[in-house]
Amino acid sequence: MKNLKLAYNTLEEVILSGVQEFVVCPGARNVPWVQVLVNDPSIKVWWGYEERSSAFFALGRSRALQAPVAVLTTSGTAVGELLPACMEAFYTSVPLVLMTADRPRRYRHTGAPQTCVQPGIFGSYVETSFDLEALDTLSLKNWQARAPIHINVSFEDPEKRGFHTPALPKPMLKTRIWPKKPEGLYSFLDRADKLLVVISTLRKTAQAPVARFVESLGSDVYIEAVSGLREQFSSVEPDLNHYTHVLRIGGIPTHRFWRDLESHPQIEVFSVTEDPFSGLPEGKFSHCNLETLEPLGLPKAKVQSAKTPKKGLLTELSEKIAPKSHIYLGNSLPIRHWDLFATNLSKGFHITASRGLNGIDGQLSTFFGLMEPGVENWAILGDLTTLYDLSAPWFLRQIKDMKFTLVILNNGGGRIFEPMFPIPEMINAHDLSFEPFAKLWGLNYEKWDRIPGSLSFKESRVIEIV
Ligand SMILES: Cc1ncc(C[n+]2csc(CCOP(=O)(O)OP(=O)(O)O)c2C)c(N)n1
Repeated sequence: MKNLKLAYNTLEEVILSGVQEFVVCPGARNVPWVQVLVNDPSIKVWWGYEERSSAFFALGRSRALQAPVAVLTTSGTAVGELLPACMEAFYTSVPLVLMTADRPRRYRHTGAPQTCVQPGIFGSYVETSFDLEALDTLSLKNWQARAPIHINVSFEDPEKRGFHTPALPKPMLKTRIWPKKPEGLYSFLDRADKLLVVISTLRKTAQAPVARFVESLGSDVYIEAVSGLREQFSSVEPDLNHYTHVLRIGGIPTHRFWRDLESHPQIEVFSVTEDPFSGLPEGKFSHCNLETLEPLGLPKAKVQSAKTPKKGLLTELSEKIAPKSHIYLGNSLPIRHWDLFATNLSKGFHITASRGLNGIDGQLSTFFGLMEPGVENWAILGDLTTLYDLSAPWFLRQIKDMKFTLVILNNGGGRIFEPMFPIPEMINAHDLSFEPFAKLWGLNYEKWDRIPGSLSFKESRVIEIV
């Protein structure tokens, strides 16, 4: 019974701290948690078998819900599979709760089966870690739900006999507290002579205040689509030779110029961000709540004129995708190409991406976690990015009433490297087709060599563009 008590108490505490859903990858060691969860059908549980993609799916769910989501594993290598999603969550302030079942402490350092040193395995990528067994209690009172945490629980051998546990508390939405107003911004703007404002990933509720603030500046702006403001501003090409100051708002930009800033030390850069990172060596930033940005009386002159839109494959695709669709951009090239080529028409798209560490892993799983009901969901991914996450569709059978189109831009390898490093081996060139992948998961498949006249669809599908 100690197992069940420990399992119940830890689940109760994470629910009281705001966890809305659980993604469970069963194994013998985490049976006590499974036993408590299946006893209470009011708790939303997703069932997975592959921990790496399950953790990315949980990350997507957490972002969709704007609330903590937990991923639960058994002991051993299953725990290590959570690391990539944990790293991504850390750099994007996503409250992922990693709950790992462990064998009793007395087995540690013995080489006993499925036993490794699990506490501390996520290193500096979690805000706090707990290592519990027997009658230990868990308290998450001080957790602000803006970073991942690790809860490792040692269970004795699970009991197979009948079990009964009381119902768990109802999940409740806990308001996450973001840091306060930006500091240092106004003096930076006072100094800013030739200013470029760069806007990257924004929370939905921060988009309108950021737009009003940027409008009041009137300066040159470079907008990434993930900001959600692409339709509201005309972007300039971020040519660093024109500017003395750069203000970054939101996530770390994808565009190459952000990395090039290091070789322009004369440019003063300041970031206002909800993630506590400057994104540059010794960069200055204010960790703040972007909803508190207010319009200013510090107008700036424009330096360059807005760029004229270029035409590419994504121009036509974006023109034809239904208004209000949710569009997930998977890796650097689709993001960059969307920024360059997507239509400037006002279509009310909701654009998302997962850009904490620019990983090409877990992208499809994150997209499935982020899908929205009542709209068309589109993901645009590279071929290697898709190949990395082939088990992601596991969750589709559990997702009701959501339709998606997965567009795979199959250019036969990692073409993003081609212009920079013309070494054939860099590309991992291949001639694979994604038709068997679609078949494996029972998904409709289409192959396009151009964008067809109409994009309407009834069933979820995989489209390979070659
Ligand atoms: C986990 C991980 N491994 C390696 C990389 C380095 N990387 C960045 S882009 C890329 C190639 C992506 O290829 P693909 O998905 O086919 O897209 P394309 O570049 O052709 O658009 C690689 C390997 C990474 N970002 N993340």
